[in-house]
Amino acid sequence: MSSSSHGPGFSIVEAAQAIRTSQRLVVLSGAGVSKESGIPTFRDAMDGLWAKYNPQQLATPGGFQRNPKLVWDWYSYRREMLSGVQPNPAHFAIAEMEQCLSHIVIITQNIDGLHQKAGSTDVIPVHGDIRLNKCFANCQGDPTYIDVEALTGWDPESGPPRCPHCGAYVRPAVVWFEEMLPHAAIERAFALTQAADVMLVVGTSGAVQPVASLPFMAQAQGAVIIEVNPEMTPITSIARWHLAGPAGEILPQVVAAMKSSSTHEGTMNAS
Ligand code: BJW
Repeated sequence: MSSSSHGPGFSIVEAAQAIRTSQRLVVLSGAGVSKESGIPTFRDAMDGLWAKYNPQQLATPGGFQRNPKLVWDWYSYRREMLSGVQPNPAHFAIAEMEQCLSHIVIITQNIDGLHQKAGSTDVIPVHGDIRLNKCFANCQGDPTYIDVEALTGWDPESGPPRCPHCGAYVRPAVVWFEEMLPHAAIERAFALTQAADVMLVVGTSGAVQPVASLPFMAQAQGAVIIEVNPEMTPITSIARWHLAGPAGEILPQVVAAMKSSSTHEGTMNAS
């Protein structure tokens, strides 16, 4: 059912009720949830990162091997872009859902740490974390994190530093195309998906595997899918509710409806 069948308000109330009465809610988020914090998405035609930059060059292991300095500098630029950025009302609304529900887990493709910053307590960053670095060879096990602040005699202008254990280049601890996702994170994401009764999918184009398959897995085993996205995606076809609009506007309304229905129920029970 799309939000247009009875007007967006009606769908928001229904979706809020489904979330509030869920037993095992999973939130799946993508770049769209951070858009209103000022972080560009990847696939927006106008200002998406992949409209300006070549993912083969900048987000693959081969790209890094061909030109480590170019890739390192691009991530330094993105780290700088993220340094002053704050969570937006969408992140805060998702964090606030924990006040109504004890069982909320967020599987995020985002590497920006904003769900955690907003106060969400159980976040699975399946595409890594841009704030961390690791050895390209993972020489001490996967991942071999490296604290670049602790390295001496390295000039940040000269490209990536070398791993102090093996001498391989240090790289951002994010997941590039053609790379496996962190094993424990994706295994847990699959297990939660198999058990979910409601999946709230926010701000992802559903273009990148294996994460794009999660809503389909959830729906196949009986979960209700709620999608928040101003655009239609491949996930829209399986969504019970597609709440069309920016997450920073829609999700606070969902949380308000969750709270008002629980207050209303409390009043009914008391009388
Ligand atoms: C709003 C909004 C608002 C706007 N409110 N919403 C052929 C060859 C090789 C590989 C493959 C292949 N075919 C398939 C593959 C696998 C590949 C893949 O899926 N490719 C497809 C693109 C075709 N996947 C992988 O390679 C993955 N690994 C893997 O599969 O391992 C097995 C394997 C091994 C060897 C060979 C092949 C397979 C790894 C994927 C890693 C993705 N990495 C990135 C970069 C992370 C680091 C960084 O940031 O630099 O992750 S790519 C980028 O896409 C990033 C994102 O997490 C990911 C998903 O994007 P997301 O979040 O959905 O963003 P957008 O921009 O796409 O969508 C934003 C949405 O928000 C839109 O819908 C808007 O409408 C909406 N929106 N404003 C709410 N205000």
